[in-house]
Amino acid sequence: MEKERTFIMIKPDAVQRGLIGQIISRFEQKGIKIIAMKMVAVDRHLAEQHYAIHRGKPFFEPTVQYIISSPVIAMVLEGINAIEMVRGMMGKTNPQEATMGTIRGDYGQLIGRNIVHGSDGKETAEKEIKLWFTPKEIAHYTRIDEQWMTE
Ligand code: IDP
Ligand code: MG
Repeated sequence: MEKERTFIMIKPDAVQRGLIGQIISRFEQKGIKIIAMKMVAVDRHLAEQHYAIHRGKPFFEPTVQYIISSPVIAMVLEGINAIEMVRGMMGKTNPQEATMGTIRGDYGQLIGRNIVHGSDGKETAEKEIKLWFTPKEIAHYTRIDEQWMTE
């Protein structure tokens, strides 16, 4: 399996509910490396670009409203098979269907307030990282535990 980069957003409801630390901790404890992170007061243009694939769907406008309603935490995470692994850690889109032990399963109740976003594939990840971060905002470093995270 390959080392991958993925884009994660801690959504407004999770920021407002004081869950930033707990969510970041899960990724840290899994051994996934944080290579970029910032708080963003998202504007409509960015929200619409981010959810462009859903334009025309009934939940597009409510989702844009949700994402611009309060700041988010944007992150780039790096790790082996990170895209699929993080999606697994997040759980299903609807928190009512997400398995307990996943982020959405443990913290969410509503599909329209589902705590986190994570890229759903390689192309999406690349696009989203470019949309949210400049190359200068992405850190290059080795975590001291990396030698214990290889085989
Ligand atoms: P994902 O976030 O698990 O990839 P998508 O289907 O890509 O799910 O939908 C993007 C986001 O749009 C969801 O995370 C959620 O915030 C919102 N959304 C999707 N479907 C619905 C819905 O049926 N009602 C309300 N919001 C929805
Ligand atoms: Mg999606």
